[in-house]
Amino acid sequence: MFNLSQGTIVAKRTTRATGSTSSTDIVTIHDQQLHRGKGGELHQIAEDGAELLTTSQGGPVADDQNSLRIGARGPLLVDDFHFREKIFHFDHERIPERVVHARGYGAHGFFETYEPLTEITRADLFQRAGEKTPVFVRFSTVAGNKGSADLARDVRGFAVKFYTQEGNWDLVGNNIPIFFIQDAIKFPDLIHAAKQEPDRAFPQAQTAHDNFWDFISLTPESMNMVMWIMSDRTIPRSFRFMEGFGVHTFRFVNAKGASTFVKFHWKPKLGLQSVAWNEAVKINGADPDFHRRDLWQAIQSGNFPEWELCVQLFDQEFADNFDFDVLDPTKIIPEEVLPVKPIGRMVLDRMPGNFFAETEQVAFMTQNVPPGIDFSNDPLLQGRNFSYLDTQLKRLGGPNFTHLPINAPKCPFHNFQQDGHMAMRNPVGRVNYQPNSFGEGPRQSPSKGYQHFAADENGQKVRLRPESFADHYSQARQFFLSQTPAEQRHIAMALTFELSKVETVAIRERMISHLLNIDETLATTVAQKLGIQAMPKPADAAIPTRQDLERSPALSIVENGPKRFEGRKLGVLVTDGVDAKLLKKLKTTIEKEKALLELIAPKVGGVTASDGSRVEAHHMIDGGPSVLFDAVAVLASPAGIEDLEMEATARDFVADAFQHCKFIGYDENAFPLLVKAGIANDLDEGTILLPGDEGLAAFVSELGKLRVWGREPGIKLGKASSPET
Ligand code: HDE
Repeated sequence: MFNLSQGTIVAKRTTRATGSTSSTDIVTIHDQQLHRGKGGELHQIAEDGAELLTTSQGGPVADDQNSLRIGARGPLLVDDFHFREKIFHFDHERIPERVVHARGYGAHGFFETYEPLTEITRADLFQRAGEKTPVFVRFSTVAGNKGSADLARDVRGFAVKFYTQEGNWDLVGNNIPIFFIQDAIKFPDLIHAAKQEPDRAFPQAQTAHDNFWDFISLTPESMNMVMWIMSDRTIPRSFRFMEGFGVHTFRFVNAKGASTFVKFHWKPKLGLQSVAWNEAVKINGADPDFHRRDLWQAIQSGNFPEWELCVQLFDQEFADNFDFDVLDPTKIIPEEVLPVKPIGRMVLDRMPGNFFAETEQVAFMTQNVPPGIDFSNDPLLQGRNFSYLDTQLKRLGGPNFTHLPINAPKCPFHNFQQDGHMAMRNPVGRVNYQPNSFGEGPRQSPSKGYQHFAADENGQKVRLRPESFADHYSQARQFFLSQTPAEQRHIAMALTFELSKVETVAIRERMISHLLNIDETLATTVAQKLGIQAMPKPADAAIPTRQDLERSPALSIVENGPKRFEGRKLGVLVTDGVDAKLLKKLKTTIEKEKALLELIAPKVGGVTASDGSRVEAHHMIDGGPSVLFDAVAVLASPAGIEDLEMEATARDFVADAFQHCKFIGYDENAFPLLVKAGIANDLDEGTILLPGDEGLAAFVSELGKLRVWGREPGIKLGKASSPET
């Protein structure tokens, strides 16, 4: 018979092997020796000096490998409280995922105020230059479930919790400055239509299906948002290279009670960048956690991402004279019309110690505003102010979710709220009400407390949409015309792709009829690519599309790129015998740009360079496709390249990089791989021969342009240039 007790002891030693304890970690409390862990927490001590495993009740555990049973092969026993507790807890590990924005990733950091804004807001965090306020940020996609891939075409959530000295301020925004709908009552319909269809439960994390486009094509107010979501904004290269927006018009309120309207913008220090759609699809396969890994790697390596918080400030007179209603969340105020003013910067410098405790349990609520920040009457914002509290009760299971450290304010706070599920803080003493004559407990303060802006409101109780919200096409057209030709092409390609997945022809045609009100060339391009036989009539428009709105270059990603390679990644495919000097020089030059260089080799163990030195690789070729990098290089020896030519993944490495309009550096030995990849006849300003100081310098300085979009019109996926030529 198998010796159970021996098996148990061996397993115990193995699992505890890493828990070695030095005598300095031992403290004695009440005659009991305890071990102090890394975080300062105390543990009981096992025989071998390691931390002792206990139940959640603190009871020491003798055997964590075998459940309690009668005889060696007999039934298990209900007496086994350790087993029951362990499985019970495991069974309850999940909380409901967010209905929207389920997939997300968070980080800690700080916000630093540039100059006091005392004149326009009494918000405490904006009173002193250089003041640092701790923040927690959660980025997310909207439609996909928790386990969906990062590069889904989707709006990104950009939610920031500021732990201010006068309570938490949650700026729960997106990476797009407008929204699909004008009234919160349509939100459940929009989300039902966007998420997987209810009978088949697919497609997941995609809007490319009938239900979504059916709803959208029946909702003209979404047309401006359609332009944004079909643009490359919805396939960002990294959270670090995205803008963020508060979307709604808010109010700043100063100490005298005067209000200024404000729109919030986050601008990434490293500039904007997105990927190509074909690339996004492949990234999802190669690394579904691409955005998570990017943020994790950047912060862990000390390259802290940074954004500036900017504001557009305006008064009632501006609002009355502006082309559109400032309460309509489907409209922007172009930066060229009302400039954005930087008021501070946010730096993310620490990843959570535990994903669940912080990123999963963080509860953002639009109604969390400190004194000095107030709401406008944007009907979407007002609806959100109801929704977010409600949702936290469901997700976190009770009213005490503010007791969780990630949600608790970092300033002192006191009230008489008590009891309920999982109450960790109850008022102490006799008095738990107000007013009381015992002189105990916290009191309200009219001068220090939150004063709502005393807006004049009157009117009939009605259900309606204001006339001033009725222009659905003019800003959609303005957005489209503000894009560079490459970006306009991407919008047309995205619309074609999405609508090609829609089975119902009438829905496709309905969308074309809306596009006709936005831009005729766009509409006809998409219609032709879809093979629509007869062009439909333009959709009935409540207000005809304005032709006079100026282009807004601030809306283009390409025009707001970084112009430098900082924070980006070069992937270098190498073989045995790679020119050691060239590789070293390339690495030094890239690192000078504050960018990363990663090596891809036939084996992850690495290669032996020309000088006999061993160079470790970050990826083997199958695991390091070029879609994971912003630019690539191929450095090889004549013998090494022969092997690579035979590798489909190596050929894809080069062909994909070319197709995705990336810069490709190569040395002469690598040329045969370019031939095999079918790009040798199409070399252009983005394919650069490296050796020689000039080649290397030219390559690295070109990298700041990020992509050679001019190459794109010549690329027809599937076009083969003869490998032999
Ligand atoms: Fe949200 N939204 N939302 N939303 N939203 C949620 O709250 C809701 C809207 C946004 O990282 C939920 O805690 C309604 C606009 C972000 O935890 C829920 C309406 C914008 C996040 C909810 C909107 C957002 C959420 C789901 C229509 C951009 C993720 C889980 C009126 C300005 C926050 C949760 C995080 C999350 C409701 C529209 C941004 C259900 C009713 C517009 C970034 O309460």
